Amino acid sequence: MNKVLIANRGEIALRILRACRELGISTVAVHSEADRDLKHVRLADESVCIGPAQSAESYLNIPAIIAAAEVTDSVGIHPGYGFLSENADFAERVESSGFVFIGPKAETIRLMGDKVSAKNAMLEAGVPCVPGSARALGEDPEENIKLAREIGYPVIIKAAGGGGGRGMRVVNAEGALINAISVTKGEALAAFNNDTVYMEKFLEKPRHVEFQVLSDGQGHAVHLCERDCSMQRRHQKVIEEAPAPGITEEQRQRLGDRVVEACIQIGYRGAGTFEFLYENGEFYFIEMNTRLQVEHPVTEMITGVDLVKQQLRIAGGHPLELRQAEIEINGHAIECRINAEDPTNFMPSPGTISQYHCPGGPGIRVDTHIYNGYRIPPYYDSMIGKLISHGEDRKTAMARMCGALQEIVVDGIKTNIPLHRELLNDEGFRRGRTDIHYLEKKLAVSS
Ligand code: MV4
Repeated sequence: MNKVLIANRGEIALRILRACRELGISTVAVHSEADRDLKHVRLADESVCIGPAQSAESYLNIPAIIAAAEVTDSVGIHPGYGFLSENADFAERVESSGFVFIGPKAETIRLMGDKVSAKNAMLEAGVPCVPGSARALGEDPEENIKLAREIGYPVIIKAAGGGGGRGMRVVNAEGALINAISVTKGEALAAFNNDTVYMEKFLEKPRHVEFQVLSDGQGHAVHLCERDCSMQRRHQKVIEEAPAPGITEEQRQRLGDRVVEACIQIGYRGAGTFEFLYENGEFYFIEMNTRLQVEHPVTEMITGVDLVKQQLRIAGGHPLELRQAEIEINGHAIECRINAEDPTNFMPSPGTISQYHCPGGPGIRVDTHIYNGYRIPPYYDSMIGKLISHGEDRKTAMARMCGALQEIVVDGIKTNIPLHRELLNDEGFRRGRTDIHYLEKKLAVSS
């Protein structure tokens, strides 16, 4: 693996470039016409323009990306997160064109992309799941009514092709069940071209706790502790932290063993995340993400493991050298996602950065591609960087984050930095263990 094409943009493209550079791997940046001035494009050994600004014609353009890999004689393709990172057809095309997809096998992406097959695989591997139907719902209304009674209301109807908050509907009482199933099926068919739905107990006040894994597909896997990502709005995470407050070492070991076992059982290859809902001391699997995640730095800070370097090594065919016993949790880390958006109404706020001052000091990490004079194009996600703090305990990590949020200056555009300053001083957040509805409730009160 001596040359990697980075099939992404922004901060994650720069993050991947840095890992390649450390390993002595040459880099190829691919970019849209709107992204010629991206920092990683300037730093890459080679760059190729793959199409117009619209993602559909550039970062989602499979033939253009494969062609760029061919003309540059790339060996591997790193998809980052978002875009084509969980597209099984892309992974297949990459491999059939003779390149290495830096991620799991296409069939694993497909297995996890279908939430019903993912859940079945996890039940088989002994991972605890939300009580409910392990299969797709059938056509018989009486059967579905019976199932909902067994589970107990409220229940949630979810699309097999959904995930990340798309295609779900909560049902509070029997009278609404049959209609909810048919409406969810209709929406699922339109959105995912797949009308398969399943039913679960609806958990009312869970936290979102996810386990990071690395697995080499050759029989070795480790977990790298969990993250709490409950601080979210409209399924967009705002703050993440590791470890998850209140999770005991015993709980971590028990569930960690289960997810490691599941990785080995399904022959998982690469970095992955098992998402759980956590309520009343119990974990319930909901989805597996087969990519590197935005919030991976908090895990890196507390474990000292470079997840992107590990991805590159695994993709190069090297067996995992890390052993579970060597992975130690050191302190606590917090990540604030910095978005170019209006902090009051959350509308995107693209434009030119007139002034950027980067925070620093002990335990501060900044993952961003922005610089003075950089113009944020209006075509893509509004996240422009991540501010990460680390300390020997949660209190220290929070104090360092507060300091960094005071130091950082991003002028010329609107950002959500004021929201982060407020959240770091929020009593509920400071206490920890807030659920997935906390932020939306807080924002509803203050508006
Ligand atoms: C749930 C749930 C409650 N009960 N499943 C939303 C995103 C998708 N990954 C699964 N989601 C949920 N599934 C059951 N059985 C509540 C959510 C949910 C949620 C989960 C994680 C993070 C934020 C969320 C916000 C709203 C709902």
